[in-house]
Amino acid sequence: MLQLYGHPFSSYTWKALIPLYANDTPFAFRSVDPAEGPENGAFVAKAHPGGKFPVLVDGETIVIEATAIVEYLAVHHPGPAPLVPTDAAEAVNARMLDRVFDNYVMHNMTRVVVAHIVNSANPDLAEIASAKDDLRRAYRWLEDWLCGNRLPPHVSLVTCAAAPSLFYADWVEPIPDDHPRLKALRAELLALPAVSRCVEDARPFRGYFPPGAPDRD
Ligand SMILES: N[C@@H](CCC(=O)N[C@@H](CS)C(=O)NCC(=O)O)C(=O)O
Repeated sequence: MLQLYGHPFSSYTWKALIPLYANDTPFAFRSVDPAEGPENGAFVAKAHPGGKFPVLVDGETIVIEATAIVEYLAVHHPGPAPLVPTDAAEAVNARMLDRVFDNYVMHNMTRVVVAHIVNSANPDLAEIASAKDDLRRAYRWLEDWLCGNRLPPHVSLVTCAAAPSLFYADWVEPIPDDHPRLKALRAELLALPAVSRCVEDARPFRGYFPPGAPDRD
């Protein structure tokens, strides 16, 4: 039985949960929430060089980094979801977008979150403004990209990267109204059963969101 270590509220954990749910792959979830005790967190601290989750365990094999987990599932536990396009050129495109969502959407959203964690009473406003500028730049790039290109069919590696990053990024810096394609993509992603399951399972933890969760979604 596969085991996935992570937290229901963690964006990168969603990235690994979405392909498991989409393919109905049996697995045991090992929550690192402190309420579950220290063992799962201690395992992650040892398994990942940065102590980060998700971490997937398949027998003797440990897979870290959410993108690698999606790729591993595509190879070793395939199902109906076309996680990585079989066409090599389309796969390159999917991997490029995966990097865009991680490095420019998830990363800049996380900068805002971290600024609130570092100093909740007095967060670094310059850092927050800079992260939001960079988020808006990523939104613009994605809106333009969506204007001339199509995403691979769901549920792909791109779905896994885009859904959690757009979900939380929109909380810290709403996607502007003049980005209709990106707004529609976020709504489309949240309507996917594998994604909405993550949203619902994370709902009890919304109070954890350091900048404050909006009353929507
Ligand atoms: N590059 C990692 C990032 C994972 C990551 O940042 N995970 C966060 C949760 S969303 C985490 O482990 N945070 C706890 C920590 O950094 O100690 C991946 O793609 O899996």
